[in-house]
Amino acid sequence: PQEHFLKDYQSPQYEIKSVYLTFYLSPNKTQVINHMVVEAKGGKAPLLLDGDKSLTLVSIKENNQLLLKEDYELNSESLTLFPKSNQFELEIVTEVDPESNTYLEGLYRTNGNYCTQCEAEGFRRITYYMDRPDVLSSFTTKIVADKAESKVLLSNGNLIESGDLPNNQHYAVWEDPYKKPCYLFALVAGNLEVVEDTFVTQENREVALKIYVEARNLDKCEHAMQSLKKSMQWDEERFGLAYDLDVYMIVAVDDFNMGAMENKGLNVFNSKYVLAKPESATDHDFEGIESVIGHEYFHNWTGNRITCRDWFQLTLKEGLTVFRDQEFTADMLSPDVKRIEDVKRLRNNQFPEDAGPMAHPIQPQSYIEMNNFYTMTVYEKGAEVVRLYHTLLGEKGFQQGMKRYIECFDGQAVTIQDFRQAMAEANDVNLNQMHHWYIQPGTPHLKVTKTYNPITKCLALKFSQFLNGKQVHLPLLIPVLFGFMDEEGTALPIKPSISTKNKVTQTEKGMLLKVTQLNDTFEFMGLETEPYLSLLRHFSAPVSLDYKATEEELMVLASHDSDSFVRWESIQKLAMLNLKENVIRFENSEPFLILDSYLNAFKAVLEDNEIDLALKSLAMALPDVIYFSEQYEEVNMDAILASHNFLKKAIAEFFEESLLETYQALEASEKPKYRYHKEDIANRMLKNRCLNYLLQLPKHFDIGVAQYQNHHNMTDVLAALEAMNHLARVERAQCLEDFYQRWQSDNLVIDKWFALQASAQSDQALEDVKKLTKHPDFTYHTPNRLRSLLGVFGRLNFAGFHDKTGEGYQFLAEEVLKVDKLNPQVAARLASLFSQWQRLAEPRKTLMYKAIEHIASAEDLSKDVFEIVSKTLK
Ligand code: HT7
Ligand code: ZN
Repeated sequence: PQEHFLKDYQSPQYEIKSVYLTFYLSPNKTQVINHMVVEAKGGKAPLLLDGDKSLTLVSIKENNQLLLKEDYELNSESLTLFPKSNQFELEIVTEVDPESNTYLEGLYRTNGNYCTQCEAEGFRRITYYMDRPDVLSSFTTKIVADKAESKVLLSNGNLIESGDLPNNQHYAVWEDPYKKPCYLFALVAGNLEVVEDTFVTQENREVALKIYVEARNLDKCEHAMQSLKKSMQWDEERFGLAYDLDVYMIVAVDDFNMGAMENKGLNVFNSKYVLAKPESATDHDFEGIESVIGHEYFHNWTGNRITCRDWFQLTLKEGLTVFRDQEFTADMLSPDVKRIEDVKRLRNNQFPEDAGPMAHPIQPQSYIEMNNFYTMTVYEKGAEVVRLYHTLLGEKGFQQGMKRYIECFDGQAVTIQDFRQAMAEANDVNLNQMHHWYIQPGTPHLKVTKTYNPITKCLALKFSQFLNGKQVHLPLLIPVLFGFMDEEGTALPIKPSISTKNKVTQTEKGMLLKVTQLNDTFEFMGLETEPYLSLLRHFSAPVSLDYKATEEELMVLASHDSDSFVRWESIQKLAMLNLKENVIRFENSEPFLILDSYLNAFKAVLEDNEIDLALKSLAMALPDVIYFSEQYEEVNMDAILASHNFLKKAIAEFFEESLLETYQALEASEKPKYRYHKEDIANRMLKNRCLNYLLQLPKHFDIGVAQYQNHHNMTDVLAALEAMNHLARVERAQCLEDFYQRWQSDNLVIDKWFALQASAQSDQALEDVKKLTKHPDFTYHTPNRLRSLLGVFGRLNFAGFHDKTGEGYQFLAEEVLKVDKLNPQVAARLASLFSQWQRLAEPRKTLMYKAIEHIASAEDLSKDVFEIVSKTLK
């Protein structure tokens, strides 16, 4: 397959002034008439239009003249024309087969409804076109369909005409007043019902808000609608950005490759990110909906009005929009809790990616299949890099930069340099060094050495930057929010020396030092005692901090730091010390132990009555197994799991009484009626953390069963099932069966049922998961179902997937090959679950390698899976 390189970028030689699309919808043979007005930008050049092999070309007319076969060149990826004039009209007629389109890219059918997905390169599965983001055009779309089959006909922009046609057909014409790249095109048609509301913008314009769903889901749209209204309000208040069309439509579909898609005026969503009611969705689901609705809405400015010049700039819209959705959620719920959750997400998902064979800079330099680069790196690390601008410039400076970005580039397809330029110019600063964050892969390690001189009362902090064990090639600008503390936990004054003064500033988030060199030293004076260091407050940069704090230092920080992130981080570090100690003990066949430092820190948190309950719950959690294994160059899975399981159980035994008391108090205080509200969420979070520990002790199993039976909100019901999940007890099986019977008709809940079993860490896990692939409710056609069974098994079932025989790997490899035939995009995601093979200790390393080789040697591999496995094997 062909590899595409950023360095080869060339601007388009043709402009598509306007495009009028007519769709005659039919399940197996939809006709698409694509009428374009085209203009050459320079001299005469062949016009290359992208088109997928799934298209059937019917006819081409240039200025109304039918072209003959010898007038053009057609292959499986493109159509080349040789225009006779500089400005001309083209009419291309193609046929597509939505019903057989299992890739879920282009035009496809889901539960009998038509829908499209064009990002990144799906428009070429609809018609021949310049399928690249820097070709912006005015779109008009006419949809013709059977009235009974497709009551609703939707596309981007405003409805300008509709009516009946002979033979029980009808039509609608939509016009989008904003020029856009074709990846933002959307069409939806089918028998959908609508939930409606309105929003009045700051300019006093009324916008109609419409959420389209299947009739059976009408009762699950309220939260999504509220989330949309909150997003619109928030973007006006915080960013000064208002919506620009008269209607904003959201459609929920069950078969969708990702979370949602920001098509102009017509977002298409995975139903997981729209549908919720307390009985069937958890707090986590509610939060996910709020943030994804926000994310897609925020794209209207950061992505749609200003789009990307090419796909190498993807982080320009995604990093920025994730940053915006993170800030939105932080403002809606709790900023401190949100920050910790985002850091956990980054460390569990992005750090491993950055340390593995698919590592790439947030601006990748090349790709074979663009869909493979919608990654945690481009999205989440990209958002962290945008956050760096925010930390450096402050809220006001950042907003000035945003204003300038929008003023300068509205209506254009631009680059990450353009964004940086706007930020720099608006604040009159030089931000050129920020570019180094965009072009270097890997998680930077920031090593800190402290030297304190008790005579001069001076402290020197030396920061050194490393990547993959070597010095960073191009020095990064790393903002470090920090503070000093004495042994009692009292903050100490920060007095930079003269040479350090200009590198340290007081910001709205606290004291900030800017590391700009590969080795950068900072000096502070007037410190009567050697201070404890509170570093990287608020997780001010996406780095791995290499500072060897003592246990005493961590204990003081854990209970006294003014920054919630550092408090949480310090207790996590104490837990990590304990977990690692037991790995050594496992390897030396010595008994495990629980360290006093962790025990005391845990006790202090558990007994703290001042702390926010959600923060308390986060502090009480052990570091996740993925992050724990990230600490090792060679991963001994048995040792890691044994150490993790031991500590979890030891905590439960040690604090049994207190956990029980806390659980009971929270259970008693829980409001009978579910509210999606910060305090209630925190209450449930802590209660269920206690429950999870308690069920480590089999004698408390009945508390889990009781919670399952007595509660009617999904947060508590699912938490009970999760807490029971590790023990193969008959009560667990009964509850699971009851759950299935109750929710059989709700796909999103049945996804949870599959995921629960896929994540159960037992000797039976692999057999159970194999059996579940034969379950009548399992289907290879729905990405959510594949993710909940196969994805969860590969990502979270450490015992089953990493089974010592290698059978877990073989099983997943076979499944990847099956899925690849139907949906390469999802297959490639599943294939990336093998990415850590090089770090596994034998025999797993060889066994996993063999499984990847097995995939790689298959015939007719998609380019999606080919790219992942070939890079993984390198
Ligand atoms: N911009 C979208 C990215 C996307 C996508 C969405 C659905 C299906 C396939 C897709 N490929 C790429 C989603 C977002 O970031 O908002
Ligand atoms: Zn996005």
